[in-house]
Amino acid sequence: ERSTRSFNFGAYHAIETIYSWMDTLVAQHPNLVTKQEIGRSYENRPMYVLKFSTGGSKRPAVWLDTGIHAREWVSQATGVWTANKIATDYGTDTSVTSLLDTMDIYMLIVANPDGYVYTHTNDRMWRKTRSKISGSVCRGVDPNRNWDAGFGGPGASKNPCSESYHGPSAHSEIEVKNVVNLIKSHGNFKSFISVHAYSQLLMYPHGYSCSNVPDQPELDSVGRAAAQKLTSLYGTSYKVGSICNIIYQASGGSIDWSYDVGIKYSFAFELRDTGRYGFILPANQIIPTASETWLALKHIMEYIRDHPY
Ligand code: PAY
Ligand code: ZN
Repeated sequence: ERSTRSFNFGAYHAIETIYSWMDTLVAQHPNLVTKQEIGRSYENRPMYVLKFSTGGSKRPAVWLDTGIHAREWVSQATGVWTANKIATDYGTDTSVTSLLDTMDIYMLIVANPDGYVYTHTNDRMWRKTRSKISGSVCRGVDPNRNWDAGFGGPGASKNPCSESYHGPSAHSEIEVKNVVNLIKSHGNFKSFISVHAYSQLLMYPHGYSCSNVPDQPELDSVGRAAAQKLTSLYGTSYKVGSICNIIYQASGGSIDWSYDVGIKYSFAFELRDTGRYGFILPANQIIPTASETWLALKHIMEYIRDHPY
């Protein structure tokens, strides 16, 4: 697929197709989009971040990652659609244009490249990374239990064969470490949004504890307004709340880490559906899912633009 005009946003794609589409997007929007390798995966695949910026240096920034769990394919597919949407709306849509006049957006579309490849080649239901664990026959760490936030606490497993294995130590997974390094060295992220599937939820911290975070009232109201926008398109219903309160207690999660390092507007989405198809969401739901999600994302970003801190 060389041209983004002929790229099928309504299909699931192999990593090579997504990576070559990124080059096309950059080529078509050279003054807005750049591609940056933030490091390599365990199996030495490049990890690419798309940066949307109209200038300045280290402007307040929004982080958006998709596909940290390999099998949640609508997440990566939504990332691709969203990146294209941002690039094509800039300069025509007043909201996206004004956002990018003051803020940068960073998107990591394939956050777990080794796992994503493995879901194509071996096991469609693979969730974790593919790292080797010394002393175990099982491979892979849950990259959403590996962050330095309540690491190893309730809602994570110490068993390397578990789907929610937290790993030998916080940030043991190079895929996690690469993101941590970028966020820390940049130093001006105001929002961190991680996109999963499925369950139709919009969540904020914490996962490791069910106590309210200090910003709970604000995060809850922003989340509710964002979910309302999402629902307005096709009526898809969403629940809003903290991870611990609306799904389950889970420690070592990415948005708990981002919140605890000071990135106030930390959110996690669980996209469609509520379990009928689950991870195997039919491809004809990709564009509707991405389109409705975009309304929520845009609301969050507009709110951040209007509430600097
Ligand atoms: O998104 O951080 C979050 C909440 C916790 C998720 C997790 O890491 O366990 C929730 C699950 C996920 O998206 O990974 C939900 C899905 C349906 C699952 O695998 O159970
Ligand atoms: Zn997930």
